[in-house]
Amino acid sequence: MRPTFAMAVAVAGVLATLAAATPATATDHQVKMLNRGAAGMMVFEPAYLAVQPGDTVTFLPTDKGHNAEAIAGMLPDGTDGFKGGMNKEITVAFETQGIYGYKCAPHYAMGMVGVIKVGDGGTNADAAAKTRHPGKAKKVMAALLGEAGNPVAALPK
Ligand SMILES: [Cu+2]
Repeated sequence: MRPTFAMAVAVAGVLATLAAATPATATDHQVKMLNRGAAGMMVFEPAYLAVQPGDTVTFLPTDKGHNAEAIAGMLPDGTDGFKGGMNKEITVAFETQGIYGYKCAPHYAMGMVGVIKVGDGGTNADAAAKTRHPGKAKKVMAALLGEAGNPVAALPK
């Protein structure tokens, strides 16, 4: 018996249902730590990421002399920060929705910071936007929070 059009439609419907029922697999995103990137000297690349809960981000010591660590005040309530060692690759799992800010400790004031938005951004955007930063990090962080859809009220002059 030749398959009928109705059968083909029924099979397609079952496949679509299976696809919808299967949880999305976690994705690992990669961020390079660079002496020079598209945005200038001492940067994370990409410095802004939007990920889904359950995804991981791996920070790669592509160039030497950098680390990746969470910025106090830029974490959703109830989450632990993370702190990678100098010249060390670190993979961080992001389970809780929210805005996460991070820095390279030696180059914080040079603007080596990044933002990861998990899910819909959660409820800590205001707290994250009020966090103070040294030097060039003020301006870079304001731009990254803008990319996350949470522009700070006034860009630092
Ligand atoms: Cu650095």
